Amino acid sequence: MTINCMIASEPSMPQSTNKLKDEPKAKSLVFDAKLLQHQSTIPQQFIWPDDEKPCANPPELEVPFIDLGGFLSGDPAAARRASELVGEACRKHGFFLVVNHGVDPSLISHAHQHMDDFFLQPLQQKQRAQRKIGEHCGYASSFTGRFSTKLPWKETLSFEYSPQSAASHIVEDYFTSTLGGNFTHLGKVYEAYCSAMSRLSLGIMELLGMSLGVERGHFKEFFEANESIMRLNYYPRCQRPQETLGTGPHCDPTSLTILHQDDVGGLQVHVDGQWRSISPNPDAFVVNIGDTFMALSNGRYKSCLHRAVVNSTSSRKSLAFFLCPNKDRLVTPPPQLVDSANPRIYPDFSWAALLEFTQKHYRADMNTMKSFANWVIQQPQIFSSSSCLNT
Ligand SMILES: O=C(O)CCC(=O)C(=O)O
Repeated sequence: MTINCMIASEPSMPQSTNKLKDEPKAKSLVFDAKLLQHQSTIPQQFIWPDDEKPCANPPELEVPFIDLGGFLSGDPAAARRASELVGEACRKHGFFLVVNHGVDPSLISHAHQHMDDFFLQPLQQKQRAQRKIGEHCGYASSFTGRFSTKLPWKETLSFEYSPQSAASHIVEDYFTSTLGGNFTHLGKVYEAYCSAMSRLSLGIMELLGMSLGVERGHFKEFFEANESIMRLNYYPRCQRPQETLGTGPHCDPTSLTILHQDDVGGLQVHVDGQWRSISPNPDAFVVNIGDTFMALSNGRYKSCLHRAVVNSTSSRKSLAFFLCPNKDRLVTPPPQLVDSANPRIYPDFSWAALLEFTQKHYRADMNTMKSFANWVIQQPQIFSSSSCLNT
């Protein structure tokens, strides 16, 4: 039996499982990259269990580059070919690389360079943008305030982006209001970068629609008023890289991620039971399916399990754009993807609810969507009876 249910955007706290409770906080621990990058021992909280530690020299994942040039210039045969390749990759592992994507290379290199303006500041300066517990935007130096084990060896700055006209300077305003007028130029660069990412992701949504056999415009329209998240990832050097992870294994709870990594390397994806590395390529964006799109595709496309490793010689940077639905939209697969042979896998939900779940009640991992779905169906008070259908 599958259930088609809608949940309210403000779910109550999950109660039943330990997995859903935050761990005690490592209050006294401060992740100051300037100091920690030189230390020959690292705090216990950053040491991962043996079975999750990074493996030495994982094999490279050979995946074809998907050329978007023809599709973006309106060639129907090129669009069909690109959509077939995208569909194949999403059924297999939920991960692909795109080239000739139309994004200005100088915008990408500025976006990388300007990360130093923020991350190379003293800790106290960065803390002006401190991310609060339960919120998804701001500066996080590891997750020392929220968790006490398996901490990631990284710093991040996250902020919201939406292409809607009312929010047209959302990124620039964020930088200026949080960090002051000296950071307005950074805000402009990341506003332009997010706008390019939003456009590119809507193009990829057309390919995903075609590949799934629904109207080409279906998912593009769904994400047109997206309320997305941009994250700047900064991985300091680490003298014990074999004991920790820059980003632990997880599937993104969001819909589609477009990542650009610098030339250091460190991204790994889990394919056929094995961690595989993804070599950096300055001309390519790494694209992966997230949990929300997996639900929109009624489970046909895989949310990609991935992680990032660190190293002792170079710091590493990556730019991650997480495409998210508008918070008011109901996440439900199109009718063409549901039938008796393919019954509903996940309940309907709002992105606002899943976002809150991952920020307040659950540490995103490879089981986020399953845990969220179980939690949703255990909460009778948040079902709307008119939208509950058994199929
Ligand atoms: O930096 C990377 O390569 C991966 C980043 C990532 O997985 C994330 O930000 O969620």
